[in-house]
Amino acid sequence: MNTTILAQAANEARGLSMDAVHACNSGHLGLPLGCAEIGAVLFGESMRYHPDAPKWLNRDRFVLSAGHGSMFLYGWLHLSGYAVSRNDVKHFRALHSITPGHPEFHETPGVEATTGPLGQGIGNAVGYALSGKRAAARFNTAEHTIFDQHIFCLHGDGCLQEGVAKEAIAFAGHNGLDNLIFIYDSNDVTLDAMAVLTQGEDAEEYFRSQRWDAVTIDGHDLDAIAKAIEKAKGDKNGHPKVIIAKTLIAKGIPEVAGTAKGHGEGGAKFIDAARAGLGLPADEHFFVSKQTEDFFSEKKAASAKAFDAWQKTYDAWAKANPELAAELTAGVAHTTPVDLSSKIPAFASDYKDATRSAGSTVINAVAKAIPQLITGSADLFGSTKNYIKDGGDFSQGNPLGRNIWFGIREHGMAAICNGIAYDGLFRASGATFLAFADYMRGSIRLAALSHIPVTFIFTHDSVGVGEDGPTHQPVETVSGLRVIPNLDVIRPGDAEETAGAFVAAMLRTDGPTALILTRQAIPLMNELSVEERRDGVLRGGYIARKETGALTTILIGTGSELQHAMAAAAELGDGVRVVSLPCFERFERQGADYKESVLPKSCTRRISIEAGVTDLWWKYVGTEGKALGIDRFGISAPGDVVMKELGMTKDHVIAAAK
Ligand SMILES: Cc1ncc(C[n+]2csc(CCOP(=O)(O)OP(=O)(O)O)c2C)c(N)n1
Repeated sequence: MNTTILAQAANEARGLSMDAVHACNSGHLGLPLGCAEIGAVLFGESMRYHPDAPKWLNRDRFVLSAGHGSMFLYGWLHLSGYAVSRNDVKHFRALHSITPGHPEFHETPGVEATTGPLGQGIGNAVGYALSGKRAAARFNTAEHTIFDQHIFCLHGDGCLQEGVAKEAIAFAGHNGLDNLIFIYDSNDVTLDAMAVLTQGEDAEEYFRSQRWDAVTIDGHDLDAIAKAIEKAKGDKNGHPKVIIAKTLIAKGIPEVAGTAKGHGEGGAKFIDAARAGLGLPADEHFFVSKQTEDFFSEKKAASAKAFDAWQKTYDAWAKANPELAAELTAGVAHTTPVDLSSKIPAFASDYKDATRSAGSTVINAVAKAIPQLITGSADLFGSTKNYIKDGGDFSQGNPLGRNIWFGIREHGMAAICNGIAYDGLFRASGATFLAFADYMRGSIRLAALSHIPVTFIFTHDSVGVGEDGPTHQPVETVSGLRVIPNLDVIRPGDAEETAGAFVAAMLRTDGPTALILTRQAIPLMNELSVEERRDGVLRGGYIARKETGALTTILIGTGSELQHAMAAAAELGDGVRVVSLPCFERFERQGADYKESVLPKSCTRRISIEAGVTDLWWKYVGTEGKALGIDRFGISAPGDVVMKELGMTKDHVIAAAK
């Protein structure tokens, strides 16, 4: 290892961060400066990557969980030759730049996850590691190794203080994800203050108690960093690894280094002296020396060779294993069988069960058609019913298992699913009760922001849960999810709509879907054909019962309340139409003509019914309409009793119409 040039590159990376933060007068200097030697070793020595093939299947993945230190990542991506130019670095945090304030997936080559909300990247890295283990088990053969990558995650004290990180770390240790290497930027500083004010645990002891290997090193010692990483990569001992790197935050700006003032942009005003202290030229900002450039272009040439060698192995493997290769290609491309719906058998016309039970039938049919589908539950498989029969359980001994036992770790589950989805080889889904969706919200929001196709399965979707009472009876949660941009929320009204909902989730490649399923039995709405109902879900909304005379009234329902709208319409007579609206977001994406054909503007007598808060419904019922819902918390009693008490019956719809 050429420590002279790596030390020089580290200081130039410091200079890039100082100049970028100074130019936009915002951003974080502490981590990019404190972790410069770590960056030099990762990008200059230890990680396998090829800047011209940022999606190389066998690259080492790098997740910057401490996303506030984004200039660390942009600086090293630039130096190592990714398509992140000097100009991009100069436009750090500027409008439409590829160097946004915090790393965003899809925006910048080499950025593996959207990070910034602390702790999330740790969960994502665990998801990547799970995906890597599964990919190796599924695709490697005795003759060919396609996958043997490591997952690196750089995080600080902040990530480690978050609950989501603790959940994911426990999961990784328990499942023996020894392809995972954390580098803990342990600088004893957070944002407000020295970390001693808020934390006192022994990090090594903590990680070891979670079945991780832990070592503490000087985070500025290039040799020590490289040695620790080499050892971590070599130890295939069933333990994830953490390298606790003791660093000096904002190293290079003596006025703020080692203190909370070094965390943000506060040090930027001292950069002239700091740059001189690091040996950077006073008259050239965003300086990169010829030696550093040469070093990384040589490294890039070596990476290209390694990539070509892997490509040859891949080609030979694909030739020898065409079926596996087709499966992998379909996974990477998120290809879904076009006739997926036809692979889900129709339910018998007298089927009457909970949509979670219908979901069980459906997910098993989908799992047969889509081998990439994996699913998990936060200790509620028995209730959420999304278990893939014959799929096996994921574990250290069985990385091929398609069912993931997340334990009671909802937030961790969602962040890990996001990591699997970022990797993009498998289709991730995870389940719990809808009332606990808020525990996962931070990750759901990031899935939506990052345009990754995770399926979140939520059962026990309303006061219909019954006796467990208001703690377990969501009323505000469906609407709370609907307001997250780019999240499709589907609340199917019968078993066939449930089939349509799963198809919709699988067809979606540019964002997550939340499936909202009942605990209690509901009947099939047999007035339309199976195809019409499934297709209706793909459109988000459709006419579930057409008026027989001149249209006077539109009843709109979702989920378990659709049946009440249908029954009310049958009694109310000729001019009444029922619209099933299981997914607002999909409906909004339809053309104006289709929307008008379902909800004609001329008909202002509209009533909606949904067992949840009413606020979002006014855009569909209008000021002359009525929104029947539940604008309060629920009650502990049998589900049908609670529904009746809170106005969710056919009779309430009829009364409202009259
Ligand atoms: C969930 C979340 N809460 C709060 C913040 C705001 N924030 C950004 S960095 C930071 C301190 C992080 O401390 P540490 O991880 O030690 O980073 P360092 O100060 O060493 O850069 C905080 C509170 C955030 N980004 N995400």
